[in-house]
Amino acid sequence: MGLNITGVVEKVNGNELSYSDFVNKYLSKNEPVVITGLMADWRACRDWVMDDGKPNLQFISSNFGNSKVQVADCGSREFTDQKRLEMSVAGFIDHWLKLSSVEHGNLYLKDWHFVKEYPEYTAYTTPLFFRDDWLNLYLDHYHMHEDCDAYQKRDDISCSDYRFVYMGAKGTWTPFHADVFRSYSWSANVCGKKQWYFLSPEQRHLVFDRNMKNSVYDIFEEVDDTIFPNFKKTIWLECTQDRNDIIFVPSGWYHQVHNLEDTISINHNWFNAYNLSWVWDLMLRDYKEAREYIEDIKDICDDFEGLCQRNLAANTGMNFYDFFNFLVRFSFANIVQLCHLAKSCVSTKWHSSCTAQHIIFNLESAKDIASKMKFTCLSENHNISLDFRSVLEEPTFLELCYQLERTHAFIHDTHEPLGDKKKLLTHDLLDTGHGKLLNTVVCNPETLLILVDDTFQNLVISPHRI
Ligand SMILES: O=C(O)CCC(=O)C(=O)O
Repeated sequence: MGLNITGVVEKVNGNELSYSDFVNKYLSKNEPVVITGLMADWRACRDWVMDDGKPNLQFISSNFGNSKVQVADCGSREFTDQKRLEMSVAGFIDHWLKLSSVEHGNLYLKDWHFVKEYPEYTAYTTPLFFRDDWLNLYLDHYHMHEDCDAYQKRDDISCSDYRFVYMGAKGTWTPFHADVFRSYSWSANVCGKKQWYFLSPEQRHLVFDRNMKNSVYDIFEEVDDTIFPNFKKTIWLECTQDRNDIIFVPSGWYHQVHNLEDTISINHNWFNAYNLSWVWDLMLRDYKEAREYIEDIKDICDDFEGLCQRNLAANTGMNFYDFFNFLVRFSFANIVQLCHLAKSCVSTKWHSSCTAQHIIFNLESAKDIASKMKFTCLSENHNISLDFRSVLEEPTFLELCYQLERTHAFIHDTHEPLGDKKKLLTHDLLDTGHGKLLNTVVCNPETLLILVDDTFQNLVISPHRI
């Protein structure tokens, strides 16, 4: 039985879409969209594509051939994903070039951390709509598991960022899944064509087995009705993504993707204030699962909670502590910027500017997550201690603040921050009389909540008016 496809994903011209329209229609509603017209000046679209529209494999092999990459064998399944091999880009391209024109490829290069590896070669610029990316901004400055030696190696290799290049011959494909952390993703076709099949998150329960443990792997294979009894009830959206189209994949939407032609795409995963709760909800679900899995050794385990958190980090990519550290640093950075805005604007209505509203919304969402986190082991843990004043002394943190400020300036089309970042950012807290915020030591979700509330109070903002 075929899929019940009831609609196609909307397509809009990115040059006629404002940032606030994108937020209101797609980001905050968590709806997919295809955006055109934003890739015209990308270097990747010149260097990586031949005149006939096919990938310029020779160029890629001679310039980036030594990179070691992950290649999926689309013909073999390993657990919930395709079997992965490690090879050089040159080796992968040699294999591709040996395919005859009628053969379909089986090897698919995925998750190539191209930007991290070639920071000087500006293959593309992230479109405005996807700039409010807390995940990659954070990972440019911090490790997700900085205090955890066991995962450091894994981090360096696979979690350095979530900015990828994908390359695959016609016929290669990606199995049915929802994205890591339940992040958003965007995917831009430098050349080639992809077919996407989307399932909304409300239908998630229909693609799992009776125990809600395993989901369907390939929506086009014969799905066994006795294992997945509800799959036949699913309804789908589809989308053909052409060259130069960028697709926005919202949080928690399941999808399967097929390369209809030889294709190169650029793909980022990201989250921000609009989908942070999706990330937290997934982590909580994964935590419960990790706990349940080892429940029987609870009584003989010295540090059962620690083990659950280690397993959570290994399976999900971060644990409660990583996520909380991230949340606190991001909150600090937003507070710093809010104080800076309060200082630099003469108007008493400074907090109604787009940038101020954006920061306030960010802090509201951090508060919202912190209040959910209150009911976890984090409340009792005494190892977390982020002292606002000391964090402000860290050069990495100041760089994070600076990049956050640049991001907001870009999105809201205001001037970029100038001058001595450290002086601008740190001293504004003192100059505006908010120095006492700096005495805060965040050691659990409650203290983060108090800090954000104090910030709103001190800056005479009633969050409910926003
Ligand atoms: O392009 C693909 O093959 C998969 C991309 C994907 O799954 C995503 O962007 O989330």
